[in-house]
Amino acid sequence: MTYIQFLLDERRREDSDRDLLTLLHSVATACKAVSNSLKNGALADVLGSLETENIQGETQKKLDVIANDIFLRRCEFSGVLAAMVSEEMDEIYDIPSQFPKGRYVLLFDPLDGSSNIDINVSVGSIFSVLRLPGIPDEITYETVLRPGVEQVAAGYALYGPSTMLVLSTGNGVHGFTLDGSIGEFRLTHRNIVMPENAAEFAINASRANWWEPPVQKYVADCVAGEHGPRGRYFNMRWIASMVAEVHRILLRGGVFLYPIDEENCASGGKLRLLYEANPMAFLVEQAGGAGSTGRARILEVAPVSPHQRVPVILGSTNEVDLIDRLHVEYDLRTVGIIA
Ligand code: AFP
Repeated sequence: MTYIQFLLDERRREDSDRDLLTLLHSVATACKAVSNSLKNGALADVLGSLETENIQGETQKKLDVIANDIFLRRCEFSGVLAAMVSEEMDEIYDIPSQFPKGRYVLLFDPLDGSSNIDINVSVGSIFSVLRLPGIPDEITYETVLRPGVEQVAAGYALYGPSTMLVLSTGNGVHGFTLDGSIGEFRLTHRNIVMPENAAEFAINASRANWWEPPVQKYVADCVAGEHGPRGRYFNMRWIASMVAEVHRILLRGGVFLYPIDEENCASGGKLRLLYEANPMAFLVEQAGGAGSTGRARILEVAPVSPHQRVPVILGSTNEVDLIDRLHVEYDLRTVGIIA
């Protein structure tokens, strides 16, 4: 079954909105175009950095800018969008006046993990979709600053050995693999359900000295293995590409952490709420897992700015619950409520 057949089938069964289908088709077309740009690597002279920085103060890669343009051009004329928000653009993108407008908002990171591009390691695109009550006359921050529970769809494309699109419209998580021979995504992973327990964790361990005590304890207990409090062995992985990391935990369980720490606490964490944490938490919850900041459910965080950062803990429910409990205990101890 191709991606478009799957969407049409879902629409018939769920009686869902035709505009959403149009948007999800445009997003898939953008992902195919990004995949194509990545394919030839150094041969196409698309690797390396530009002189520019994005709003986060990160140096932009050539492909960050190319992927951003692809998403804008493929989606702006769909006729179903009110606005777009991208990691690579300071401000909200208003749909140009020559195109019809709709009531959807697309929020995306066009190329996540882009520091991996020059070394030919997997990268991805992440997207989140909001549905507004109607077509707004004016787009303000309030229009797009909606909590993750209001997402109507979310997904990512993973540009790895094969290109995959993983999508949820709130009815489970489904994975599609790009079939190069017909230029179409085909359904290969119907209804992905992640295991409740995990034997793998993913965290940038070079930041260990900055972690809060609950994260230090969680990792120390995992590393202690059979003779530690967990009584079993844990494996560790870190690709530094969130899409690849989340894809792994969706398929075989595990937990991914980018927590708040002493070094990043002034900015609220590392990963962005609207177009990284929210869509990934939506997918992970749809697959039976959990998404937390350590102190709150990610999907319930009320956003205050488009590029807001947030601590991220995603994965198998039993591991995320344990990490949450460690945070609660630590906070209660800090204020003297428990010893
Ligand atoms: P880039 O897009 O700048 O490479 O950042 C990738 C990312 O946002 C996420 O995909 C990784 O999980 C995380 O940052 C890696 O962060 P570290 O470089 O601190 O390991």
